[in-house]
Amino acid sequence: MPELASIAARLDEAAVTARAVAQLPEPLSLDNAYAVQAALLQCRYDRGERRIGVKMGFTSRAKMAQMGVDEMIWGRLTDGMLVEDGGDIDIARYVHPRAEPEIAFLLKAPLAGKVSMTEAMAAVAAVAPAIEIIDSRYENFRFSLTDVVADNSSSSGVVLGPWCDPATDVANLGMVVEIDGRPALIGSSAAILGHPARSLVAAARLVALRGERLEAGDIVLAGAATAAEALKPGQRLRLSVERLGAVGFRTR
Ligand code: OOG
Ligand code: MG
Repeated sequence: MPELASIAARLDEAAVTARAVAQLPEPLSLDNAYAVQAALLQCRYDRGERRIGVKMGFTSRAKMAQMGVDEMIWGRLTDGMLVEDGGDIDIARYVHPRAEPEIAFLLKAPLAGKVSMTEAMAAVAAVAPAIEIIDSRYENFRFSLTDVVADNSSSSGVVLGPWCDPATDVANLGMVVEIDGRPALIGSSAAILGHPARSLVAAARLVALRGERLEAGDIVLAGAATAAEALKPGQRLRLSVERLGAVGFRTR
């Protein structure tokens, strides 16, 4: 549909120019929202970016409550979103970025459709602490469920920490984000659907609904364990996850 392509083009331009756009005037169906997301990603692929995996959204109560949305969503990650561990980001390149503490899975085998937690974890090559940088392209970071799906679920940046043994029990790990040395976000990986592996199970199911699958080599972000925190220039962020280690970046 030409209208869906023009929504995607508008959201892509908002991301590229770091200028917010109004929420969509007409509510999209969920099917059309994911179609816009696919078209939006095509704009990135056309610029030479490469798909590296997917991110899950609204897998914790804290996130659902913060954004007023109560259904899980997913988005696509590209290599253009990767921020080096210990690196820095220029706040001016984003509209109104926020950071959130996550767990990342690296897959060694494809997953799609209905899989058990055991099957999902058997496909995992490694787990890592990760900070997701989300940035809604909508004004005031306000959106409906379908608006945010169309906007690639606010995907913007990913900072990956050290990859750890996939046998590490990630069910209930303490997670703390320090900003400039002070604890700012405190939670547990159990906040992610009771166990982050459930998010991987959900990701396999949800991508299959759109005719896709999780591939070997994919990174899957399980979703934030706490609410997200707005970023300002000149900050130092560090996420420590019990047993998995730490990851961080600076803003300028
Ligand atoms: C949507 C993305 C949600 C998460 O981890 O729950 C998300 C948003 O809050 O803008 O990434
Ligand atoms: Mg997230």
